[in-house]
Amino acid sequence: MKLQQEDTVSIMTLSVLIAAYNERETIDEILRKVLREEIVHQVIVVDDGSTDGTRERLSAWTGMDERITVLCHEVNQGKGACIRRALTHSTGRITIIQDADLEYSPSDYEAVIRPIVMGESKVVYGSRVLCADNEYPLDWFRVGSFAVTQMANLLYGLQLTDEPTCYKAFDTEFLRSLPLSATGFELCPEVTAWTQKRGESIVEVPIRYSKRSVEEGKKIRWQDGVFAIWTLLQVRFK
Ligand SMILES: Nc1nc2c(ncn2[C@@H]2O[C@H](COP(=O)(O)OP(=O)(O)OP(=O)(O)O)[C@@H](O)[C@H]2O)c(=O)[nH]1
Ligand SMILES: [Mg+2]
Repeated sequence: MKLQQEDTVSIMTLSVLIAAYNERETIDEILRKVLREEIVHQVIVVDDGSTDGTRERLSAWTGMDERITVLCHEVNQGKGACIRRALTHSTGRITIIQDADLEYSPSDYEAVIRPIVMGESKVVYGSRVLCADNEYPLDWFRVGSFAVTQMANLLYGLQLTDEPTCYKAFDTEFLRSLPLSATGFELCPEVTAWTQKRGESIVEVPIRYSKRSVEEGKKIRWQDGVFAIWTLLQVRFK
């Protein structure tokens, strides 16, 4: 659904945060797709000490579009460290997290941020499960995501269908107010946990998804699922 005219002032300020680690094959295309979205006001990409040429590709983007900021970690630190660093540069009223691969569709941004623009919530998650047409096979990645989602629901009284989704959008000031410290993939559950501790609801909307394989560069591992659950437990009993 297209946003109405009266919404356009607030959506002018959408910042997109991208962590990129060895994503040479997809970084250019995902940036093109993100920048094609008119509602995107700022893109902050953090190269996480890539060794495959991603960093060189990113430097070619500097100056190509005034909306892009490229930051570099000399040493690999993890997705959470990248997103937290990017967040300190975010000037948008709304901030969304984007991976440097092609699993998610930036053309879903409007739908994802709509509940924030409309004042319904400060936090929105795009759910891969709620969209029946998705290429979302029932493999170990999906089972792991399901387990993490159920644990989040159990510990925090939620009814989420897809907690580990990459597409998480926030009122930027709200996200900044959370005491985040995660450096890796456990940033996602840490954000979910603190959102609940602050009493803020999470709205879900359906999004498209096309999974990539490990051969195509998917890097998350079963250990990250265990760490996610551990993070949910830690914050719950803090
Ligand atoms: N594995 C890994 N990814 C990193 C790191 N730093 C940044 N990233 C980026 O984090 C993003 C997520 O990695 P993916 O392998 O796509 O993982 P995923 O299964 O999609 O996981 P989610 O981020 O939870 O959706 C990608 O854009 C990576 O390039 C790092 O140190 N390790
Ligand atoms: Mg991904």
